Amino acid sequence: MAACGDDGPSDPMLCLDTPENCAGSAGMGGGGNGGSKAQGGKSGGSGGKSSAGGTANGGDGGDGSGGSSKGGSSTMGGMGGTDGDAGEPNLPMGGSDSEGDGGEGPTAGAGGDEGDGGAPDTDGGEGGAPDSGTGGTGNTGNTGNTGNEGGAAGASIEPAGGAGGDSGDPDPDPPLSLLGNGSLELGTSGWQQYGGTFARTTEKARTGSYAGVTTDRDENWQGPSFVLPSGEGDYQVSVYALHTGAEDTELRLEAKIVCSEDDETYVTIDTKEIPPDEWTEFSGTLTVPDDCHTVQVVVNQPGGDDFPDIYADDAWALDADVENLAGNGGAEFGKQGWQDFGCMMVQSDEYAHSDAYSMLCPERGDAWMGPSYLMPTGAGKYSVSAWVLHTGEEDAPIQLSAKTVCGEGADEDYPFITSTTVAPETWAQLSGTLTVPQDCTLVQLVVNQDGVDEFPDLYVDDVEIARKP
Ligand SMILES: [Ca+2]
Ligand SMILES: [Ca+2]
Repeated sequence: MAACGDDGPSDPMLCLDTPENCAGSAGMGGGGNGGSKAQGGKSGGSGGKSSAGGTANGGDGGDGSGGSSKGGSSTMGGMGGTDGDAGEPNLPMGGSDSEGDGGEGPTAGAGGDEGDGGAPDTDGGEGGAPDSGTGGTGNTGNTGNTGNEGGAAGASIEPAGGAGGDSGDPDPDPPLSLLGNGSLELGTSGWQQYGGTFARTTEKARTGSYAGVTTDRDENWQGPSFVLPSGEGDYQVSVYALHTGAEDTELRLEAKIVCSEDDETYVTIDTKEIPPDEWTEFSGTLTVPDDCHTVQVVVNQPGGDDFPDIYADDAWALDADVENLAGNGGAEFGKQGWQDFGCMMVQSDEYAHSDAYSMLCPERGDAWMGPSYLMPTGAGKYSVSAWVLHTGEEDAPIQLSAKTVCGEGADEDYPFITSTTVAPETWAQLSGTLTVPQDCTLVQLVVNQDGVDEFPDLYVDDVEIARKP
């Protein structure tokens, strides 16, 4: 009950996991009334509130429909119906009310006999009838968000009743950005110079302590820039920018996309004329075609004669319908997107799982060395897979793993993902899930080995990386 009860908005998932904790319970109360009939509010508050006094509140279970089952407050009370049952929270998320009334504790109030529990549907239950009293009707549940407070326990006998609300989830967590260092708090990882001089600075920051700035600009196209994954599909992109010009100046959010054999395309995502020294959001949807391997987003100017310093902070990107974030997972466009990991990788046409090429890691000196592909640094779960072929003489265990660098201490970790035994010169697929924590500046997927004494050449092709819902 503590999880969803008076403690307020604790983890709403606890309520999903244990609905009984969030269910309405009967209040209690002595002979009076007070039960409650809860009704779910919009998104459902529930639970009645039993009122005061010596009278009973029979509790009732509200339903936690919708949002939260909120805490019932049987404020005081006499004793209540004893067995109020708990209503069940229908969808304990979402609502919006900040008060917790309604909800209920998982425990029935003590007190009167026969309180009925609230019904788990949209209406709350009815109050129990206390001994002599009758259960009253409860209040209507509010709509609500987080039910924060559990109701108070019934006062008189056995203060067990009240409580119970739980926190609804006011706003499901916003989707996680693909960019682990969009706010530049962890260095300049993910950002690049794009003309002029780019640096991280504490002079201005929209959030945290840092922003990025491009100074020494002498062309309109120059500005702070960050890198996006290059897989085909739509990306929602957003960044805050500020300029230090003397007058209102038009800034532009632009993408440079490089596809196939280095065909460059420039796409305008957003433009706005903004006053000096004022953080302004630039955002829009960017569509990346197939066969691309480099996508860079920059804040610059569409034209003009004056080129003030441009600051950027809080870059954010989300893939809308991208099946494979690895634009060059097939190794057809050189080493773009790949990153050496203990060996100097080369594009090879000796073996290919798709099309003409794969990526070869030759002359491996140790088990951990292998072909590697850079992943987005944004926190979240990713499904990952790669095809591998080795040229050893015997079956060999090959694994899919990762290297991550996260947090202010830039802590390195090497999570294992999966492994399998692969016959010589035979393509095999390795797939699994990688969970990337918050605040990462480097995440790379690696095909390598562990616990072996022989290190055959490894060829990798068709890397696939996708966000998991
Ligand atoms: Ca920042
Ligand atoms: Ca290929």
